Amino acid sequence: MVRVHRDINRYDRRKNQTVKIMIHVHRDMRSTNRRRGAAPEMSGAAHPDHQQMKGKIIRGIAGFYYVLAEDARVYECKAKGIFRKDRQKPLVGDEVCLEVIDAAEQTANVTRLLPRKNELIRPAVANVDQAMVLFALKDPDPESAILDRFLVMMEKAGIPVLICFNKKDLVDSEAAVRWKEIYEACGYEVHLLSADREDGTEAVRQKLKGKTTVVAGPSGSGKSTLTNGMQSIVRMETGEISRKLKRGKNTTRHAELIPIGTDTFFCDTPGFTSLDLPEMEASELQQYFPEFAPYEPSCRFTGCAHIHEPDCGVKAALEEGKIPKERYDNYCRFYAALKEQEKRRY
Ligand SMILES: Nc1nc2c(ncn2[C@@H]2O[C@H](COP(=O)(O)OP(=O)(O)O)[C@@H](O)[C@H]2O)c(=O)[nH]1
Ligand SMILES: [Mg+2]
Ligand SMILES: [Zn+2]
Repeated sequence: MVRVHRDINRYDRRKNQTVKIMIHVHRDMRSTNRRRGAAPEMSGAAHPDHQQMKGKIIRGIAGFYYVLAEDARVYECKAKGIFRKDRQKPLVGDEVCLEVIDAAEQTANVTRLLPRKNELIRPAVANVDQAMVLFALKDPDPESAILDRFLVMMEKAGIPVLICFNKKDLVDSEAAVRWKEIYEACGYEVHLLSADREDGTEAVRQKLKGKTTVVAGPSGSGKSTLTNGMQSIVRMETGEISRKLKRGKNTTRHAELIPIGTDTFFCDTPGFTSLDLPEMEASELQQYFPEFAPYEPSCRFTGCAHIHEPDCGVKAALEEGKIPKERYDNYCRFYAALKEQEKRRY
């Protein structure tokens, strides 16, 4: 027995009209021995066109939205009227309702945006569960300023971050462990791995399951290698998806979701290394270094910037080795850059 979708008519009292709703029915395998994605065409009774479904926008190009629907197919969609109705522009990552126009052509209209959990500006993507930042331990060497800038961005956006250091086969284990300890001391979860050897990747895979994860990291750090390794396990499930997506070239560097399993998505972050600090007051920055928080109550001055002030709890913790020096130095650097921006503004 297999499960297929089927439309049934039901009277909607609020709308005062008959609407089609979709149900799942179990059918005998012998009558549904074609490809799984074609299920709606086999349900017999209802016409597959005009079918209502839920889905997730995984790509947007030139006014078209590509929606991975609950039947595991990708529909090319226009957003009809929802700009006006909801005053909202659909984003990659949005959960939507869609109405099929042509089942064979896999075209549909997005008819409704479901409420957003959150929304990132760069990359422009909605409903992000977490971020994963991937650095190589060597080739190229990690740059803590770039990593810390990314962490500040994610702290400001309220998105939890998983830190991965790749290519651990290229360095001795002390060097790898040192990076791990620095960021664990700041409260982050850190994984050491070798993506091309699939060493340490299983733990990462478990953390990604069922979530939408923004993936960031400098070029050459191993993002593609890691993504491909994850996808090979689930290629069966996502095979249907690719056909629609191959159409239309993504010339502008828009955000895009890569399905890597059931309800599991990666979002690539283009132009990662050129990310500036997010706009903020210099005084705000300290909130985004979570390792400072326990020591701030010991500062003599409220509003202490932890730089030149006397009797500073954060600087005391730094001297005792409780706050990593690399992090503190980047804090000072970022603080100075933000101050400089403020001066130019006023
Ligand atoms: N030694 C080593 N090389 C790796 C590892 N993972 C990826 N690479 C290599 O690093 C290079 C860059 O990887 P790629 O996945 O293209 O990086 P991306 O630019 O972040 O997508 C490729 O030549 C990979 O084969 C690893 O764990 N160890
Ligand atoms: Mg790549
Ligand atoms: Zn202080």
